[in-house]
Amino acid sequence: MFVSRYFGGAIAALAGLAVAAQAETWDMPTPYPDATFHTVNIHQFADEVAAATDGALEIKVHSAGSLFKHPEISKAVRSGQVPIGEFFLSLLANDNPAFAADGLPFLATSYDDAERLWAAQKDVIGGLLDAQGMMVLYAVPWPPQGLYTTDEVNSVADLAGLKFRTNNATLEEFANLAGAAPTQIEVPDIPQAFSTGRVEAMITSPSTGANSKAWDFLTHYTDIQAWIPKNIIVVNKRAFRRLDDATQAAVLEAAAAAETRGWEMSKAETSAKVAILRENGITVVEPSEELMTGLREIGAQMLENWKAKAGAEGEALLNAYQD
Ligand code: PCA
Repeated sequence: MFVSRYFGGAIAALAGLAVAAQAETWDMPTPYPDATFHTVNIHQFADEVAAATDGALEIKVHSAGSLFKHPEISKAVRSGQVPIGEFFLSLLANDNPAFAADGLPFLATSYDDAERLWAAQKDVIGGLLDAQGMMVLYAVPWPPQGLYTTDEVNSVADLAGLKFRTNNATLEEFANLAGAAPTQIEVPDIPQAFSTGRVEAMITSPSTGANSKAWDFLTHYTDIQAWIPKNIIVVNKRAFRRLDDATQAAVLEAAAAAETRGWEMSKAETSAKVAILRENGITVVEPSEELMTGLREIGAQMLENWKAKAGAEGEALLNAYQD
């Protein structure tokens, strides 16, 4: 009696320990605020992983650059400081021009184009990240990028001299070619940067415009649909390998579902957020021919510059995209 009670207790205690030792929490830094559809999607991904693994893997989302600042997130995953993270794919353009392809104006402007571009980029980018100790889980696009200003813009000349908010080196190049003055500002800092006069124009999605309450500091949205950039979610390979097979499978399955869901969310965002801009008093304008011609010229120039940097690998990527 005594013996069996003793062993029963010990076994129960050991079982408890085994569960405690197995359960793991992954901190996940992300750059954008909680209301952003990308972040909403990531929370659902985390919930699905927790459900599929019976809580053995909990992913704790740290949004809006609260754990690592946006430019640090890829490095934090690379070094293993965190096992998983999200960032704006084209931020890695300095590592390789392939990362910047989805930030090139007018290369891919519809969701179908964006899907083909991602298919063409995927292997190159997967290989580059693999060499840095990371593995791609999934990527989701932002809605097509439009122009926010405090005045009507009828030509590229109207952008000259404007203090222009940018989010990567490619957009900085665009601003310079347009004769504007670029300043890099992260999304959570947009309202303050405009209200304090550091910037006075930007190109971003209807999502980021509406979530930043663009109507508090801007008046016009010109629907130029210039490119469809993506966020990417990556894991540290060593951290991933430490998971048992069933948990790895659960992560990959939830990631595939998040990618499909994210693309649908992005498409739905486009009209929903343009409507919100309108409801709040932003004048939504179709771009003039003159403006589009000027912007396309800048895009063509940027594509040439990109090709010169991207070499044979870039050419292969473009060929795969244009096939
Ligand atoms: N929002 C993010 C990335 C692209 C977008 O639509 C930003 O403005 O930085």
